[in-house]
Amino acid sequence: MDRPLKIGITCYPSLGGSGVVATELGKLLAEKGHEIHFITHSVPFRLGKFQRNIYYHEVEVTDYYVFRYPPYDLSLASKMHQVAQLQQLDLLHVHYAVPHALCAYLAKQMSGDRLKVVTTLHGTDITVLAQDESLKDLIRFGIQNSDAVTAVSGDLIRETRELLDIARPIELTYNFVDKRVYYPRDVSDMRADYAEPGEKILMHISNFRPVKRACDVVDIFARVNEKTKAKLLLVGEGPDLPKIQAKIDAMGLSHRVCYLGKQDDVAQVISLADLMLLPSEKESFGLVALEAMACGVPTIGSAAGGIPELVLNGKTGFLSAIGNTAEMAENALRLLTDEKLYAEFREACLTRARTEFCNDKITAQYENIYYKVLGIPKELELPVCLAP
Ligand code: GMT
Repeated sequence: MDRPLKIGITCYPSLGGSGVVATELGKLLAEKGHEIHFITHSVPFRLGKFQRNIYYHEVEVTDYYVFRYPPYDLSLASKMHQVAQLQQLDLLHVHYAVPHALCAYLAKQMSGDRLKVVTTLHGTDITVLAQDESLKDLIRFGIQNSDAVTAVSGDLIRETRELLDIARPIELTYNFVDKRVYYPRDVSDMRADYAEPGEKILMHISNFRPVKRACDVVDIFARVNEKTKAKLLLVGEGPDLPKIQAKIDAMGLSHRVCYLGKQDDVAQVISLADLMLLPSEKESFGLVALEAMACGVPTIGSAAGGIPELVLNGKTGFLSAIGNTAEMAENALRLLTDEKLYAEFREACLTRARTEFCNDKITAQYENIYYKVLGIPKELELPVCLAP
């Protein structure tokens, strides 16, 4: 390895795929010998057990009585600066543009130009927040003033350019899963707790915000269940969940649905499923579809945003127009009732996850970006991930 780096990582630590990806990346970089400093408002929820080379710095927000709104952004910028000085950080890698790219810019101004800033765009920081006129210029400024910018799909790069009229390079770095964690687990002893023999299990995992279209999940499930007995496992929590529960009750489907709430060992939970449902309105990547793919579970979903870059329609899942729940249910039934086709999809899922989205490949891509912004010339060879 070239010189080990000292990297500050900031993300939203308590929810969402961007926090998961940032935390997993930090853990993998630490394993490779880099020194990782998480600078976040609470311990990232996937950080797990104590690990060499990982440090955590809590952002404490000053809540003085004159402040109507405690200034999280300023506390974060100040903490970034302090950690950068004290630990002699080489760079800050911030996940999610708002406000993290701006805070990092401020910290860089305070610390000196030596400190580099890498910003990773994850989706709604652009597709939702950059549409807000009160934030648009600020987001553009944060992106323009980062030393490197990455985005999790080609579609997100396109949308960033369109919405913000930005021409600067944005590097495509797909999300990834750690192949040592995401693989088909043997859950045969648990399956009976959720489904009768012969019943299929459909699963949806999300933060149940309107953008996930969880109502469509229920529609798809109801149509599938009319033709073949099935169970629906809902994982996660969020604002739309009460509405979804009411809909499920009204349709007389409560006995077929299990609410698992927030779960940590996602690979274990996903391994219970026959299909993952992801009918989102917007999805710049769709990390849960990758997690499912790595566990050999095909996705039925919408062709929104970056999902088609991940889920190959007709090979590792089926994608339909947003809201076309009839077609999604038909596709689900096609897979659930044809064992040979299902086995082909499952194999294709495992191969694609391990070759295209494996942790070694994407981590090396990030390292290359770090060395480039720091002017350390050597390019790391990108590992070729092996098919199973
Ligand atoms: O969905 C969000 O608003 C949160 C955000 C997050 O922090 O997880 O999700 C985005 O980032 C994920 C990780 O890169 C992507 O897998 C999601 O597709 C993306 N969400 C949307 O684009 C809606």
